[in-house]
Amino acid sequence: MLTEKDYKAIRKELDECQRPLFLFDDDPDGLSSFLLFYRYKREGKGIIVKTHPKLDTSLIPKVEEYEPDKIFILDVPVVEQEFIDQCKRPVIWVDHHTPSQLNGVKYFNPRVSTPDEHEPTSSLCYNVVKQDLWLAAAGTIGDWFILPLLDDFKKEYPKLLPKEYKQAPDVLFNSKLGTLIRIFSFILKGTTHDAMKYIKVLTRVADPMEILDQQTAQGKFVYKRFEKINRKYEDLLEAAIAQNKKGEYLIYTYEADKMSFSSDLSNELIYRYPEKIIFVGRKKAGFVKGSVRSAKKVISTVLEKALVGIEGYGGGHELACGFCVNEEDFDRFVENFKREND
Ligand SMILES: [Mn+2]
Repeated sequence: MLTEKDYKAIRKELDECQRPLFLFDDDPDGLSSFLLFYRYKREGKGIIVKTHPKLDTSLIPKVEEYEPDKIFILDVPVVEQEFIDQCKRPVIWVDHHTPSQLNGVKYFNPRVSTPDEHEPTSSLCYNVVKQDLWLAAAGTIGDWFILPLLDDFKKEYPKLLPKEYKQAPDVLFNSKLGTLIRIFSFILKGTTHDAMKYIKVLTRVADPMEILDQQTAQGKFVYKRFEKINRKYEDLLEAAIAQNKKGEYLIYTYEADKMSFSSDLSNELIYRYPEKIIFVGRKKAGFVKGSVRSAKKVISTVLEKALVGIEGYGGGHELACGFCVNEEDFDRFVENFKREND
């Protein structure tokens, strides 16, 4: 875990800079982490790291262009040593993924001292700045964690949570906080340029109701963008649900040139159909890239075996994996999976 001393040290780093650059992961936890720090500091610039999961030297030109006096890396799982070396500025990295050991970076990760603790980055950032609890609530549930801070959030915004909830999906798919998280997830889609336009406006939002009830011009602007992307999502979800037949599997592929919805779709489908194994794949440039989900059966080892003899790769967690296979191999890949799973 991180200690009060760690939080103070990070706050001091924030206080003692004029032109910080924040590089953050492109999911609701990463976005919330950035918003928490930026709204505290009221200075600097944010950049989404779209090269998930790795931050490499391809972002160096953007660093040079902005000329920051300090760099904060938030919620990015992997950073190349080469990137740190070429930054030539103090780098502070706050994260909760598998710990790394790099030179020349001030590293704050609760798993270094407590390997089983995965407290999301937005919760760590909230402990540093102690303001905008709603952003920490969005970021942590967005990473599928229910933390005690949610009880405080509930006192402040009782209407944004379901009456009862046991697990993160109960909040994600059945509450206004869940909608807010989806808004965060969807405005990150598309080009970095587009996403940053909406994120800039988000930094001026002080209360979630501004967005959810479209109470201010800023909130309305963000919500309109969400609605536009959400229409595409709802169409795909409906088409995926139409594929639901008897049997253990729900398999859905779609074509979309600019935005991927595979992980959003597979998460919602496994919540709706917990007895199934879900395959969602997006066809693009001769490949099918997508997600596999299961609520009970371990699929990571099955996936590994199913990829033998297939052009492609895949992997992930026990119940949630990603894959990318040649489009011609997709059917055979699914058949392999079914065979290995029997
Ligand atoms: Mn995270």
